[in-house]
Amino acid sequence: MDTNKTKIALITGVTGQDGAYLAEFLLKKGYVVHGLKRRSSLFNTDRIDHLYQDPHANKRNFILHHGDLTDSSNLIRVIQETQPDEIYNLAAQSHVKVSFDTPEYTANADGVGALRILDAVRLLGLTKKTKVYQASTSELYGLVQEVPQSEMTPFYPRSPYAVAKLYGYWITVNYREAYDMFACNGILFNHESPVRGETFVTRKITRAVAKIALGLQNKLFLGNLSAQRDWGHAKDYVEAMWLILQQEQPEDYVIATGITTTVRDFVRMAFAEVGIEIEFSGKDVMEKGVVIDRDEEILNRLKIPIEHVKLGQTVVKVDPQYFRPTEVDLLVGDPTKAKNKLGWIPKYTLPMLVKEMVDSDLQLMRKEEYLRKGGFTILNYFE
Ligand code: NDP
Ligand code: GDR
Repeated sequence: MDTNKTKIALITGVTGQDGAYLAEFLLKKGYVVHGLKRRSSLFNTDRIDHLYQDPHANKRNFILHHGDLTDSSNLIRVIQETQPDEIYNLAAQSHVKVSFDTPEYTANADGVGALRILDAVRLLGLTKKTKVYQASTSELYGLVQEVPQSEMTPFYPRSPYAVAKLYGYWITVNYREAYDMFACNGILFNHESPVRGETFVTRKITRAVAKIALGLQNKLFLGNLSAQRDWGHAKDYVEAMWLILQQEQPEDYVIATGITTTVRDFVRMAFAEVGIEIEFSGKDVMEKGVVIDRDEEILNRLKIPIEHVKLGQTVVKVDPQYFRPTEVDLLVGDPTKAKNKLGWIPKYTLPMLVKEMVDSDLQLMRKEEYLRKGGFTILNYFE
């Protein structure tokens, strides 16, 4: 094989958090990157707009295609047209709580969607050319069987999302064994970033912290504060996806930091970034987070008026609508295999991640504050 040939990648879910980081990463490595995006009634390319290239340009290395994981003929056509060396199947209905409301759709997109990709590669006779990465998840571990969780830990999924991803995991293993395909699962633990979807807990927290500090919001309502997650940075995790496909042998890998933290502690850390110290009291739905101290040096440095947050003010409350019918209480991954075989070492720590997310949301919310102060309001075309 000519190793100098420009590599071609196809990323499904390119408009999502990981898709955007991965596209940037692969473009820097010299790949031609094709991305599959869904048609939507509003623009949905915010996260990749900085990579956009004019379709009229002569030579492009970042090309978007409309598509959907529930549409086999579309997937077959896009794969045939692009002839990728590597497919990263990142597209999914990725919200665990939402999967309880849309279980059938989630099964179709997240479970059968993985099959559609693998089978398209097989039907097109590309099994020797095209490597496939499947976005598997720590949600597969679900109800705790052992900690830390490794490639050998039994699965016990606890949501329609996790059950759909279980199918995606095993169909990837099956196609690897049945058709000798280079198909791998990355079992990735939670990873976040400033462009994390706004309804996942970390981003919901950092956005609210920024809004509360700037006086644009009073309270943050959350669900289960005792859940423990192994949180890393998406930038580190997309590098692991790529490394998994560069190995001699196709294998599955756990990608995690090995450190777990409660949602409650993540909230404390995020408020501390803006100089607000909070203490939790009460239990279950009575639990609340109250301001007990303020660091004036930090507030001054960030130009946050001290009167925005009062001592004794309740800034966090529990709302049972965010509880899940079945919860995953504790996730902590064992990344030993990834470290030894892939040489993968994450560069970000949790404090670095929290700081980056809070800083970014402060900047975003200052824009909103500025517009509000300037008298600009959202235009209403419907009155
Ligand atoms: P996001 O929710 O940010 O992105 C999901 C992407 O999939 C979006 O581009 C979305 O499009 C697209 N998508 C959703 N449904 C379909 C469909 N039916 N057909 C085509 N595209 C679709 O997720 P992340 O980037 O965080 O995660 C990427 C993948 O990794 C997902 O499969 C997720 O389940 C998995 N994962 C994520 C982890 C994490 O902590 N982030 C951990 C482990 C696994 P649109 O923008 O239009 O909504
Ligand atoms: P998760 O992420 O379910 O782990 O799935 P999420 O951030 O949604 O929840 C993490 C934990 O926080 C608790 N929680 C809340 N969650 C949300 N979203 N909103 C709240 O208000 C809230 N309050 C408490 C949850 O109960 C949970 O325990 C993510 C997704 O990216 C999946 O696609 C991916 O597979 C897994 O991570 C690994």
